[in-house]
Amino acid sequence: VVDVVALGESMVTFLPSRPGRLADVPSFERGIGGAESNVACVLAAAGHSARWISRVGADGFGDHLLETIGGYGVDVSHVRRDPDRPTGVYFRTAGDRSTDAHEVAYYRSGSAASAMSPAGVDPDAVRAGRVLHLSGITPALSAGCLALIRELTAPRPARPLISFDVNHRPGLWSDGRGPEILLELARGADLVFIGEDEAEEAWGITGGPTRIRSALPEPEMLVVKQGSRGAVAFHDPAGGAGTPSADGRTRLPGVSRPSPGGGTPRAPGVPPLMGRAGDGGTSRSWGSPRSSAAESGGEAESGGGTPQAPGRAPSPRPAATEPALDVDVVATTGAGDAFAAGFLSATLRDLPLRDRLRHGHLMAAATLTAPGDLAPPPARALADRLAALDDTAWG
Ligand code: KDG
Repeated sequence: VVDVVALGESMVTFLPSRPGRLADVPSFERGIGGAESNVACVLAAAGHSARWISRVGADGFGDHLLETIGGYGVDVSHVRRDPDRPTGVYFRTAGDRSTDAHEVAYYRSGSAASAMSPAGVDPDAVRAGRVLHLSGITPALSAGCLALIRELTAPRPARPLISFDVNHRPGLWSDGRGPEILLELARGADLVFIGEDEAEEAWGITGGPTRIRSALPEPEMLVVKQGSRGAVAFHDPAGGAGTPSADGRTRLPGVSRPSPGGGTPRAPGVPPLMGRAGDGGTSRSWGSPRSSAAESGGEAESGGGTPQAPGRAPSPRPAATEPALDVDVVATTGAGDAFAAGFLSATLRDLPLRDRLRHGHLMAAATLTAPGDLAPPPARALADRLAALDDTAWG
């Protein structure tokens, strides 16, 4: 069993040789990009087994992606080559340090990866991981990609843990359906990552992480990233978007719940989203206040395709909040992926929730201080030592 399978488009990236408008940059350096393969690369570099599933052209850029991502130790044997469509590429500018406003020019329309569909991927290879990591970029690429992500996030027995990074890319949603589809898909995942800014941009939610959680109560774990300020995690052992059980409550398949009745038996290999080691089983660190309707297995707080206007239900309380590390940012691209990889790595190791957020911040910090999408993460022993610092020493 592979620890993590990540599925999505990767591209050859062209990084500018100097700051300035796209129109003025004279030359670019080749790198690689792709939210999901970034997660796989960081996880592999951190000592986990990872597989990346995608489609690339039968061209030199496809070779480069396979060689580079494979070079991180990621299993690329299930990536298909498409003789008729090219590998996607994109160019970006260095951006403005204070606002991170950079220009991005994608050349990915009609790419090999956009031809992914339910029929074009091997379901056993996709579901072979303890965790399946997906993002909101893939469903924007084509109708086939959307159908594939819908199928992979649909409830089914013994599915892997579905990790979903919302990754709202407005430029890719030409029909304006992004917000509605991203909400639908996030609701079907077990673990969701979202930026506070993305929630505002996509769904108009302002007012902070608890408002976002109120609008998105379904995932068992929701991690709201607040950029340089930090991240907030919400966990609800009674939540989860898995297969509905006989008593009408939705449960994460295969993950035991600390319910009075003893919970559902865990399927082998699926990592628990509630911590054991170091969490002490206290309801303080893993408290999961939700609406009484949700607690009793009744209707979810929001329905339809639009987030419910916050305010009807009691405010959810974060299970953990951790400040980010203070670093000199070189480029933010890839930092969200590194954060997800750090959080997943610590989840696979069943570390306490506080440490999962800290491992996310540590891996994000490595990427933030490098120009490309990827940077070597800190060695595990060092990351563990840093994540175990006192609250006063952290950050
Ligand atoms: O998270 C980084 C990605 O956004 C970048 O590598 C490019 O995957 C990419 C995308 O589609 O925007």
